[in-house]
Amino acid sequence: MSGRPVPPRTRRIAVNRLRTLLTICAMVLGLTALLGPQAVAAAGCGGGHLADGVACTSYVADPPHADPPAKRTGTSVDVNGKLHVCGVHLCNQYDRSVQLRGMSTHGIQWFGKCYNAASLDALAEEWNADLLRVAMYVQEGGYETDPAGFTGRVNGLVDMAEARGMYAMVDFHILTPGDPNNNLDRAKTFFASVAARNADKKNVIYEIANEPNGVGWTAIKDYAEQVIPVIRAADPDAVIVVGTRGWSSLGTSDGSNENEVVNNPVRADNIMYAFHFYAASHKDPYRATLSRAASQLPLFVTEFGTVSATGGGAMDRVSTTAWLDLLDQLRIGYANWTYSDADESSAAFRPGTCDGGDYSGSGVLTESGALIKNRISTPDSFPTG
Ligand code: IDC
Repeated sequence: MSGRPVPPRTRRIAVNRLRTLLTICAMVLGLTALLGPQAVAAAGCGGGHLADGVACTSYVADPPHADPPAKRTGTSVDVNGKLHVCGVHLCNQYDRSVQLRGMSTHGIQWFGKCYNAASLDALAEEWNADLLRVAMYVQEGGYETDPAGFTGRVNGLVDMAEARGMYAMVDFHILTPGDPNNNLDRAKTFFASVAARNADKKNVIYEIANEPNGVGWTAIKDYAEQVIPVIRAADPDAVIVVGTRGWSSLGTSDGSNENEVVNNPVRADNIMYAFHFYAASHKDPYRATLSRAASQLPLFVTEFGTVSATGGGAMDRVSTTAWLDLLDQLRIGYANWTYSDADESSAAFRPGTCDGGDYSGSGVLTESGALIKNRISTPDSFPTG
């Protein structure tokens, strides 16, 4: 080796720099060993049903994702954090669009036994779900019979989802009667309490009216514009989903369409609109509505079934697959009806499952449960956009 002698101070600085560099390298190597390469590559950005391993400094359309999508490394809430609506998408804390995939409970007044540590562990860890929708019926033996009790049960499930890194969608499950204004006072009381109690959490999404039916859009919008401020007063920045006309079909089931919403949207920020379908009953005309609406309105499929709109009948694999491919492509989040062992083909578990303690593996699943678990647990096939 030749060259000028290096003065001691410069040598000391160089040695220190080298030492710092080595320390950083060791830290990265250690982290990689501990968390896996995806976690480090994606630091604070990959995961969930977000394409992994891509830089996440700004919200721009990504080039096609070259690497095969990897399995998620953090929980969905760890990775995505507080959500917000960005354009027509749901975005995470890094302003990246995120598609949440998960399951809806059945009515918690009937199937409370299905929601426990073991079943929610399976949902979070085996199903890799981002989301638990908590279906709190208002009638049919639900909230109206015991407001404090049902509020407590919803809060308990919000906590259990949070502990497992899943989002919780609080569903005010109106169905009969179909005009949400019949339950306006109850909705205000319920949401004031739940929003105040959960305001500091990152994992709560509010769905203020499951399926308005027999009622026009203007009345639904009026309801929304009264309930949303109640939630905002307690929790200013949570995402809120508004049900739509015709059992949340954007009017399609009533012979209308998305234009009634596009032309007369709810006056509030950070909201999305619900769209529901049952694959054996709702096919191309409904897919056409969703496809048109998706470029104009932020949409969330807060409930869908693989079967007929009765919740029973044969599973329609072809239609379900067409729907889920469309939702993946459009990056629209969804929750499947139901994570329960109800004796109906929409249920994911075989009857009797919730009487035991085992929710894992394929032996406990129905045909619908097997299909949906497979879809939910499979990482993104479409890049983040
Ligand atoms: C169904 C349940 C069924 C229950 C019925 C009445 O699967 O066990 O007896 O409600 O409460 C919806 C509703 C949802 C329905 C589901 C299937 O949001 O409450 O659940 N469905 O009929 N909209 C379209 C279909």
